[in-house]
Amino acid sequence: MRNSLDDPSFIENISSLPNLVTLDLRNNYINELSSSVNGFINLRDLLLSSNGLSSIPISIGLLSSLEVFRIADNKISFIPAEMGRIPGPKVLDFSWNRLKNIPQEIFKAGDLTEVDLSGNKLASFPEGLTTLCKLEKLNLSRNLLKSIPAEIENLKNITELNLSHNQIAILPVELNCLKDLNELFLHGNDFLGLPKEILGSTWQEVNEGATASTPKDILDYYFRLRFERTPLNEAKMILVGFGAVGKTSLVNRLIYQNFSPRSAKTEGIQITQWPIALNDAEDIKLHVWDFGGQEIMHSTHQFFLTERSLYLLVLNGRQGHEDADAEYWLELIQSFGGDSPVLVVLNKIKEHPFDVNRGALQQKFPNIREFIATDCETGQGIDHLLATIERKTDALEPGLFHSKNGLEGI
Ligand SMILES: Nc1nc2c(ncn2[C@@H]2O[C@H](COP(=O)(O)OP(=O)(O)OP(=O)(O)O)[C@@H](O)[C@H]2O)c(=O)[nH]1
Ligand SMILES: [Mg+2]
Repeated sequence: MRNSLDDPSFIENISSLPNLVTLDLRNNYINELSSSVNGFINLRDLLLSSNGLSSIPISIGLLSSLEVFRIADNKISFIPAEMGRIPGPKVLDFSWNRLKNIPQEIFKAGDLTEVDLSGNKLASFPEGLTTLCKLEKLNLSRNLLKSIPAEIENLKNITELNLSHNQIAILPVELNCLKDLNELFLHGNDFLGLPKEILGSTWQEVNEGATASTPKDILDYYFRLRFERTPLNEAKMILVGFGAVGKTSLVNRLIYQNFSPRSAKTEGIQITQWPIALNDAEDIKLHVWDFGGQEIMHSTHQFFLTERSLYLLVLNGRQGHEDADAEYWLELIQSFGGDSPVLVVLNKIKEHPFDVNRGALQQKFPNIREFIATDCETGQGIDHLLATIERKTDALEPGLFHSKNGLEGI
């Protein structure tokens, strides 16, 4: 409810209350803040949102105990650099004002955990923000940002990042380094080309109880799009199969020549770059996509099963279910992966020897190039698998590369 306080001398009248800890003047008609505000030396929370303020007095820098400062929904177009003198602010909320830039001095205090600059006119990412290593929540939505600096990786503690409704055209790979990030909002940045299904619930919906998309899913999808537009000497290999069949163990065996008897289950998607040196052609970089078996059953992940990729379908012995398992995955690959080549890997062959009906599967799914029995523990079949992957890549396997100077399809 809006009150009707509009008298600037009000502050002067109460500034004889030096022990005041919280001053809540939200929802009034105050359009000027008296410089006597510095009288509140013990003030921790200063809440001025939804008034008619167009400036902040310099004396605010003398509020040495201030931790929470909210001045959302006013007419502020300038923040005095003197605010940087406040030693330990934790929350700064300047949302819904008229700011075009922010003095970097105000980010000097390293204790900030929450900064809200949404709904302003910022055309570039505020300098100094990326030094805030304790920051947990950052809202920059509804500004005019075009890019995000690589230094965003310094925000090691960030859990919530709202960049919705800007004009961001490119994202830095360093976003992948923000391991604590739970919520990432990128809606309304049309140049990024991210579909609604991937972006998931909006910030508002999440604040009303909806579940947010996992940032890793959003970023994996975005970087996949970027890779798809990229070089000719790069290709993608995708491992699919149920949980615990040994997908991650195969990646570790193939790329790092090691095996762990207790490999942890994969959460989401793990992407590894695998440079392969080939004899007859230029070196190839394989982007290896290893899915958590549980996750890929999840429909949004099926977007990641792209065409023009080499598929490794990994199976293990499941007492008579092997053919049905193979068909389940081959059908999924067929519907998302088009005519991409498939290698069927029969893993853990030493522990649980098994086979599938190779002839029938091959007839039904002509994209199967080979069946290879492997064991990551003993190393059985690994050299054969490696040689086959290299051969398929080297031979410019039809459908694997985007276009190789017209050689595609040889
Ligand atoms: N004996 C033996 N154990 C294996 C082999 N491959 C994997 N394992 C073991 O099986 C377990 C599961 O292996 P992972 O490689 O994590 O399986 P995954 O398919 O990546 O599983 P998700 O990530 O959950 O989908 C681990 O304990 C591995 O050590 C194998 O060829 N032989
Ligand atoms: Mg795994």
